[in-house]
Amino acid sequence: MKKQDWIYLIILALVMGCQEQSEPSDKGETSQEQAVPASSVISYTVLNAFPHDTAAFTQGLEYYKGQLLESTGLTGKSSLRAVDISSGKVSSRINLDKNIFAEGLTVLHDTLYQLSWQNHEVYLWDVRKQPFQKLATLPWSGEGWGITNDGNQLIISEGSDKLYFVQPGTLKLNKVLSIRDQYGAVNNLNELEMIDGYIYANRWQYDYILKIDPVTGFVAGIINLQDFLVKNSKADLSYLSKPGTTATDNGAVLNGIAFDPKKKTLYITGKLWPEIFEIRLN
Ligand SMILES: [Ca+2]
Repeated sequence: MKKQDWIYLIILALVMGCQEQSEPSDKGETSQEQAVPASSVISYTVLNAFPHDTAAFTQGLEYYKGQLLESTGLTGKSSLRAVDISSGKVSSRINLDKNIFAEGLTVLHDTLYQLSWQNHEVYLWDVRKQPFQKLATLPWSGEGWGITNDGNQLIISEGSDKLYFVQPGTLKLNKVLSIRDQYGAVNNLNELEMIDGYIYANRWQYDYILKIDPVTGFVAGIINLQDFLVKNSKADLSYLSKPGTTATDNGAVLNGIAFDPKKKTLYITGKLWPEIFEIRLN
């Protein structure tokens, strides 16, 4: 055999070897993809139910110095509010311009960041003064759904399976994280809340909250809130489902997570819901 033939055979063997390695395994997973462990179920205890404005189309909720901060959506009805927890009374309110559809909010270093859905803007407010003082408007190329922060970076959802980690003040992108559970990509990620190193997320039109590992993007746990409002509300809920429609048809879906780091309790609600519930995770 000639020298060139030996070289040809060696190259052929190397190519075949590479092809074998990239073939799917028996489970249908490629060697590049790490299998996602099954999510654990997180149980909870309901501690309190507080009044909530049934006209509030809740898009963002955050605990701040004994109050709840709330961003409400819908074009022409969007607002930024400070809410007394136990009475549900709105102590401070700013109505946004009529063309704005507001979304999530979070506070980092005394600056409140409020998203808009498709206005491609993020509004910055000085949270130390009420009524809140507008500091700036920053451009944001994608849609805005939910926002939280890890103490250094803002974390933004846009209704897909992606979370965007960005720098405060500039919104410069640090990283994009894809969220997956054992069945694949998890889309429709909405309102967010950082709790003890994990990102908790509402998923639009689903009755649960996800617990997401911010490093791997894997869904580590799930809080099942199926029929939560019906089971726990003392209000007449008939206004949420007019004849021939469901509460979901009317947009009244689970949305809004706030965390009190001292009490270690969560405040959860939904769009147009009559109550905000305080729960503790077990
Ligand atoms: Ca939140």
